[in-house]
Amino acid sequence: MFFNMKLKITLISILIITTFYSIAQNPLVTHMYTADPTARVFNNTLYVYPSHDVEGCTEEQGSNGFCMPDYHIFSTTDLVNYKDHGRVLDQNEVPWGAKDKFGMWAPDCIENGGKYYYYFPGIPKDKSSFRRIGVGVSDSPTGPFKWEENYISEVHGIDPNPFVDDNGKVYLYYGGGKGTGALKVIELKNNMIEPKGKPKVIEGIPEYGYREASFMFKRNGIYYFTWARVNQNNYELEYGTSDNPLGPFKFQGVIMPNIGNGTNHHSIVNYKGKWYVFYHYWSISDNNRLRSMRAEEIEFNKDGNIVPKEATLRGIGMPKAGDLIHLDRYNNLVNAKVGLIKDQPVKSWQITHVKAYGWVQFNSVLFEKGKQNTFTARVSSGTNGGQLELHIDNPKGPLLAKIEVKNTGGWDSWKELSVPFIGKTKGVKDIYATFKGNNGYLYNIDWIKFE
Ligand code: FUB
Repeated sequence: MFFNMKLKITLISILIITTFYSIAQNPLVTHMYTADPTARVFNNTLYVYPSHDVEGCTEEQGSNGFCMPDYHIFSTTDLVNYKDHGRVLDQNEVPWGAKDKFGMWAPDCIENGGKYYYYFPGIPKDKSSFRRIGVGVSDSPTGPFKWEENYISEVHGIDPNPFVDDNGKVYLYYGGGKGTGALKVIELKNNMIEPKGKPKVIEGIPEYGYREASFMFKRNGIYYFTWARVNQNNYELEYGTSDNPLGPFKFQGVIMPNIGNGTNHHSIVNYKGKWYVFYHYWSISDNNRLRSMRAEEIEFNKDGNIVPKEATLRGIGMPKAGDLIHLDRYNNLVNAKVGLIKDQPVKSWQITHVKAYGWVQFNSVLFEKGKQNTFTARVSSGTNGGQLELHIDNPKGPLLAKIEVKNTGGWDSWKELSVPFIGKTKGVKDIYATFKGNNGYLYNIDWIKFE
């Protein structure tokens, strides 16, 4: 059993170290499980600091059913293509950590004075707590980090979230638990490591349910303290606001409604003028202990309140020339279904059971003048096929291209078919792939692209 687990983790690691994946929609990456994503912007690049779920822990390893050995860092400049920078910390490299415990829960990273500080929870070998919080320092957002020999004193808890205020004061939010006292904040010295005083319980937020995943951000002078709450298997993201980073906070409501019986854990970031919530869900695995990071754009009302946002498949980012568009991460789908593609090294989905008069809507594709004049689709068909038409703005909008799909030799036999554009378009467009043909199932679609 232990050997199997080690083998599985090693195989996953080899895959991770040797691959770079470009996945445009939700989830953001599919070559490994990623949870608890903290998104940060440094030097015009968006970095994501998630935790890492794996399979195979024994009963003595992991906690609460999670099996989490290490951390990876990801970056993107277009919110479509995510680069895996590889493993930044393994559980057995934590100087103060107990070995092989698989308890590396939600991390975070922040910049101060040109240095990058990576915070993570770990199980201490001195057994002083369920979790302590460690720190590493680096000159780069992707490390390597120099790990502190000991954990931060005074702090017992999970989900560290550092925050540097405009006046230079540094706070660490953290917590996890039920009722009063679940979520806390402590001021840190400017060295970002030593506490200045004692922890303070966050006040003013409803005490019901289990709460975790503290995340603080500031917008227009208002401090937004946000968290995840589980109540009778309902997990939702909530927030409160204050004019003081230490609170008390006025409860303002929901950021993302219940996603189901499993955790949610988020961060909120402004990138190139738009606001995004990064969070996780378990759509690849169907196992709420094997999660995958996702993101949605969010908006604020005029009064500064967050407009609640449901989790979607489409997610964020604007595919451009050459990017693979996975139509199974749609905005709307009519007369078709979504299924997993068989025998893939990395799990991915396809549009299946495609019938005539159906269509799939996918919003926000960037058409740049002179850069795209070919439409390519990866398709399969075990019947006589049909026509795959590409329309702009609505299912009956201007026709951009049309592919004639014939029998490809079976539903698992994939072909890339390309045709030149017969119409013209430019700018950011919502596209509609419409399905034409006779009775029965026409074809399956893996992805499309424009070049
Ligand atoms: O990923 C392990 C734990 O589950 C995190 O620390 C919590 O916030 C929850 O997402």
